[in-house]
Amino acid sequence: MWTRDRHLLKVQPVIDAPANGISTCIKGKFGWDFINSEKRLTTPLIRDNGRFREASWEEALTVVAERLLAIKREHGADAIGFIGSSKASNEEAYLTQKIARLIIGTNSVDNSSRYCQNPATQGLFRTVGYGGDAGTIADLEQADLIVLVGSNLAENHPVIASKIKAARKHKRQKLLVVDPRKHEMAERADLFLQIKSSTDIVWASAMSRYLFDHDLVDKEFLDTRVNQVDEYRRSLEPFTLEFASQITGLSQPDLVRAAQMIADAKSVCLLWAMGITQHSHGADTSTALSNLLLVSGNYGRPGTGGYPMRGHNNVQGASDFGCLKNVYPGYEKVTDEAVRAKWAKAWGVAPEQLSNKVGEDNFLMVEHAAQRKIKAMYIIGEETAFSDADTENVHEAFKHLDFMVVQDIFFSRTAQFADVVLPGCPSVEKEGTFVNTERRIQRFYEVFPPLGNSLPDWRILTELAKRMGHDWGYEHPAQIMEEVANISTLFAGARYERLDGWNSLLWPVKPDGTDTPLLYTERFHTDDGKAVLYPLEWKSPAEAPDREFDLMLDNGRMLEHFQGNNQTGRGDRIDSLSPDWFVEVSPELAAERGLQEGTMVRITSRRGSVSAPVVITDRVSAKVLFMPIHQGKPGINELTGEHHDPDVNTPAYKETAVKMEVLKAPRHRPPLPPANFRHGHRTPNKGIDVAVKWARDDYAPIDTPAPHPERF
Ligand SMILES: Nc1nc2c(c(=O)[nH]1)N[C@H]1C(S)=C(S)[C@@H](COP(=O)(O)OP(=O)(O)OC[C@H]3O[C@@H](n4cnc5c(=O)[nH]c(N)nc54)[C@H](O)[C@@H]3O)O[C@H]1N2
Ligand SMILES: Nc1nc2c(c(=O)[nH]1)N[C@H]1C(S)=C(S)[C@@H](COP(=O)(O)OP(=O)(O)OC[C@H]3O[C@@H](n4cnc5c(=O)[nH]c(N)nc54)[C@H](O)[C@@H]3O)O[C@H]1N2
Ligand SMILES: [Mo]
Repeated sequence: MWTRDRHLLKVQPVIDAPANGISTCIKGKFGWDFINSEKRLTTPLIRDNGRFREASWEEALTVVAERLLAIKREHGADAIGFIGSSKASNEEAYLTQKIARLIIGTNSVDNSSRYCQNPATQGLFRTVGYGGDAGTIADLEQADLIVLVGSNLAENHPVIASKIKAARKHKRQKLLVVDPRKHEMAERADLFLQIKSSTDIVWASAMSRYLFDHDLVDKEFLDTRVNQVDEYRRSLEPFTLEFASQITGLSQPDLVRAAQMIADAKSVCLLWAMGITQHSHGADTSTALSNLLLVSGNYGRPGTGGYPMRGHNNVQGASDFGCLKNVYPGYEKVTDEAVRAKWAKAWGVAPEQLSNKVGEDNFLMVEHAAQRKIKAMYIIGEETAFSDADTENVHEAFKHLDFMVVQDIFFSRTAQFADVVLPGCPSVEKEGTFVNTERRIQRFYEVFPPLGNSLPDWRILTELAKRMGHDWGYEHPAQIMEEVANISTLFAGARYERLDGWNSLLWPVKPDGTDTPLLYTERFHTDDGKAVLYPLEWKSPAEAPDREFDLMLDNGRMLEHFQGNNQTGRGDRIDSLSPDWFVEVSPELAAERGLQEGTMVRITSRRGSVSAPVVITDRVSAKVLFMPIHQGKPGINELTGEHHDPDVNTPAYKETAVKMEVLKAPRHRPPLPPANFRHGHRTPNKGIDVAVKWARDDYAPIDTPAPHPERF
């Protein structure tokens, strides 16, 4: 990053960068206007008689420490829940769970992976053992075939997508895409299966069955490296091609072509994301995908394996470093007495002081806040009030809390519910490490000093712990990493000296610093080193269309925006490329309902309504709509429901049945399609003023106005 004073002059990609090389995402290159935004939080805020006032760090931290300890005394440790940030560093995630576990005594600590990654991780735990990508981006480039399932890669992981595009061009790599929406990678695919949503478990299992039935499985691999083969094969009985075709809406010849592509490929990498996980059976479907890789012998060799595409910059690290309800850093179980004894010893307390009860996740914390069982929440760098499903329910729950702390870099929608707001600072104003989607731990360095009185999250947490009687004395994140490395086996050799400059380490890291780019080359991460084929059955989705709610609402991301837009929504450089919200409608449906480009429609689910103009496109088909998740006030989660995956409590965001009503005829200029769909013509999407432009600068406070509406 080239800088002058507080100005970021340019971001220069470097060929030696181990993950990105010369590629950066548009947001990595141009999305930094938020750093100097005058809306940044620069001082702690305390709610006093319903209004926020500025406070000193001393006062704010003392209030937080005293209130949390008082609530613990009165209602017990499990009345307090923590959400760690997937934006913050590994060291900050570690301190978040250390405060929860050691000082408060609860395992109720979670992170945004609850909304996205947990089902995938569960599928990997069940079959191969580690909750991370099997290999690296280099493996993706080497693979003979890429299978891309429920992942809009070109928009959401554009750097990886560009490497796959290059591999297709230069190495004739094949691409199979399975998605209800014809996104850019689907357009580029050798075979695109436009599937009926929520039915992936059926095609994946049918393909496994087809491979068995036609002697196309990797027999030697199954014989030597996999358990439960016969039991699994028996469970495939119902998954015939006829059944699969009937449930998924795909033709039998297409299913056979796809299975044959997998059988013919020398090496297969299977990538999946929210199109699989954000459903009521996402963990099962993730398991089915991993099963398919095992059946075809696609683990443990270069260019093979399962790759859940991760979300936030550090959602992998937030989980790896212990912001999960059931594990200490490095996935060490809280219910395992030996593990508990080890952590207690390292932290200098008696084992009984650490809870051996699995804690609550984001989903349960909100539910139990509504029931007044959870009395306090501490939310770091997460827009829970916008991102969690069923917005109204979440807002109601927050209003029931006795005490709520939000630590963010902006006065977020979630902060509006807080009693104390603490100003953290973003990655460019601190030091630390992140783990990317490949399990690669990389350092980041301070570029600017913290803005105003904001502080790095690790400093805030260290100062808070001190006021709760635990003086840890960390002066630099390197000390925190050293502490984790000394305790957790997974990170044993992870030291800052080994992470300097372009050096990076892919976990597991042995004490001597040897890391692991490719997992499972000799053994799987299970007791006997063998993988497990995990039998499954087809369960229909929790929410389906009916006569009234007759359409399915697919929803997801756009290249230019990030989640709740707190960062990407500041400054025009990126935002102006696609400023508007919209609903994609198929040409068939538009004709049937008499819609034109720009017609304003109201989309109503069984929970709520939002409005936006129509974009008519064959990216969606028949009765499927698509809306981006970034815009709107209220946002998309007015529509989504509390139905979730019972195995992991991930909301089924992508199982939302809706109806569509026409509000008014098109405006003079219809919305342009998102910039990235105008291939080769990256002209800015110059302004149509649609009715639903998110007034992102005037967050309406929930109870009473904030004291400085002009700033917050
Ligand atoms: N530009 C940008 N990049 C991001 C983010 C961002 O906000 N902006 N967010 C980051 C985060 S937190 C995450 S978790 C990742 C998410 O990355 P993705 O998972 O790629 O995110 P989505 O945009 O939700 O895309 C989900 C895809 O699944 C498809 N889908 C929906 N239902 C089904 C189904 O039943 N079956 C199948 N096979 N497909 C289905 C959708 O049509 C869509 O193509 O992106 C990360 N990257
Ligand atoms: N309908 C629907 N809803 C969805 C999804 C979907 O596909 N459909 N996807 C879900 C997914 S996968 C996810 S991950 C969630 C989004 O997950 P969220 O975590 O809610 O995403 P953001 O809106 O980016 O919120 C991150 C917050 O962190 C703050 N921040 C940034 N850097 C720092 C830092 O260094 N320190 C601190 N303290 N704060 C920082 C930002 O200002 C912002 O307020 O949304 C979920 N919601
Ligand atoms: Mo995510």
